[in-house]
Amino acid sequence: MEYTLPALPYDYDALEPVIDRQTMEIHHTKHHQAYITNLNAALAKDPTSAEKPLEELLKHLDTVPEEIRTTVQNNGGGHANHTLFWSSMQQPNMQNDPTGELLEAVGGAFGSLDAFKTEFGNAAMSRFGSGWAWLVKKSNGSLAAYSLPNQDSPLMQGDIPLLGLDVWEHAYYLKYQNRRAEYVATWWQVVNWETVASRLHQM
Ligand code: MN3
Repeated sequence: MEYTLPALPYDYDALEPVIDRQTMEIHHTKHHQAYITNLNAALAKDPTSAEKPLEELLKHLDTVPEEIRTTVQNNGGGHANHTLFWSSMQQPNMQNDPTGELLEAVGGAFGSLDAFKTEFGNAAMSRFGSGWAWLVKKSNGSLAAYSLPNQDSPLMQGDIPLLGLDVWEHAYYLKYQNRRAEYVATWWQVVNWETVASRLHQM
């Protein structure tokens, strides 16, 4: 079964003015689609890998034949990361700050929600070149924030991704140009914390 581009849960202009329509459309239909096309082409060469869930492949890249491993890492990671990214956002300022269990976990790990945002933002800003900032759940249940290069997924480290911010230039350059810090700071307005919280109990 081939992977296909998942529909966005909102219109291309829904995140404006935080993320502009053109960026969203190109990012979804061109960039994300390209990861899927390349992933499908790689998996066509190895039926055993093709039968496994993508999450399993990313958690255990060493089981993927060497011939397609890097392609699966980059493009399988790209597909998984973007799928999570789209569903982590909603129209700006829905006033849904984290509550309950998620707020407690964030407070326990980082001290406060603001302290978490600072640490996550620092991870996003210190990523040289292309990559992502991540909020993850570690195998011991605690939360952590860090950045990874390229399309690497926290699944490759044995962690569960709760929230990810794409800091590749294609994610923000049309609107923010070189102002990554402004993109990172503004992006909080479109985070869908309800969806993030729903990921807390994933295994
Ligand atoms: Mn991207």
